[in-house]
Amino acid sequence: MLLDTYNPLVDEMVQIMDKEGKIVNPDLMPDLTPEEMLKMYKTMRFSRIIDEKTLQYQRQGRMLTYAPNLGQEAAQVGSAAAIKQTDWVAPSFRELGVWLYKGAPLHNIFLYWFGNEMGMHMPKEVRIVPVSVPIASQMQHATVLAFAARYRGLDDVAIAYVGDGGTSQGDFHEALNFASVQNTANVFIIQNNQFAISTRREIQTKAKTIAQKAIGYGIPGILVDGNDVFAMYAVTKEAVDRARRGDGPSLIEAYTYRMGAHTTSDDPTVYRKDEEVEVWKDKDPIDRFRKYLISEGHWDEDKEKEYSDERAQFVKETFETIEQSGEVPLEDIFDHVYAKRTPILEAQYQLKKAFFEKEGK
Ligand SMILES: Cc1ncc(C[n+]2csc(CCOP(=O)(O)OP(=O)(O)O)c2C)c(N)n1
Repeated sequence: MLLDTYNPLVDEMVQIMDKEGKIVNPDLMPDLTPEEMLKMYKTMRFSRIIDEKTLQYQRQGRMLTYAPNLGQEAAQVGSAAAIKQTDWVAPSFRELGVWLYKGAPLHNIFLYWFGNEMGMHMPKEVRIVPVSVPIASQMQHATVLAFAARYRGLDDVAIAYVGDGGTSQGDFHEALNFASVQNTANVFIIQNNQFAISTRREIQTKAKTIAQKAIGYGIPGILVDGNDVFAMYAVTKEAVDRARRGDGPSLIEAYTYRMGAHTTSDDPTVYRKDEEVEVWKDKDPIDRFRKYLISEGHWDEDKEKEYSDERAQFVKETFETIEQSGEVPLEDIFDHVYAKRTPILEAQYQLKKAFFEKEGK
């Protein structure tokens, strides 16, 4: 088994499909049906369409702050596809592909980004706990979910997602230590997208990789090409199966890149060069998966266009329904921050109110 033998100090990053969509490590290729692969691909594509359209809406002044996922679709969907529907997920705020794959309605997702917390009240079968904004705090939630499942005699696994920046938080250490000594059924997925806002991964830690931090906790740690959907699926599946068997937690570092801004409030051109982004565009996780599917005869350009058009229309309709419904009263965005609005919040509220009144909303 890969996780039991992998040595994060010396072994290379796990990759199954290269950037041209070629299978370079057939021994590790997961046994997926064309239908399963297409569901994964379509979810990744859908995620990208949501990101692209939402960024436009935000720039048109029709949306609040939004955190795009561009480039991280394989890390999200590849891992989510390996998780059982009954398993628990404790996400960070940048897990669109996971939400979509596990069946979170787009309506809920938009509602949340519109500022209505009710969006995080997922349908019962979607076992994703609400976004926890304090970075890495969700790691603790995942350990306790796994601990509770065992206490109740269930074999559910709890998966926590966190960014590379989140690994510098105390919560990261506490969660890994707790999971390790309690042998809980956890999988910790680090989406190393190279940045915590403008802070590069190299300044977060002197460790060569985040995967090797697992050694200190006495659990398996593995570095995976996060832009390779098959590698993410294969490794996550093994980690989830292992946890379910009672063999304890593991840490997966998904090596990827945030091609967009941190959020719509960020301007990445201030701290990185376009040439760097170009290098990663060439490793785009969706392009490489599409090349593979086309070469295997499971997909083609006509299907791509038909699917993309249909999904773009669905995104537009879902967005406009919320926008026009008044489901998100302006007060909702301001009322649950302080018991009484601070002067700055009050000023922001009045500004936005005047804007909406002018727009007739
Ligand atoms: C405890 C805490 N400190 C600071 C912040 C502000 N903050 C929001 S996102 C972020 C960076 C997170 O970086 P990373 O964990 O790498 O995830 P990414 O945004 O790259 O997905 C910070 C510092 C916060 N939400 N919580």
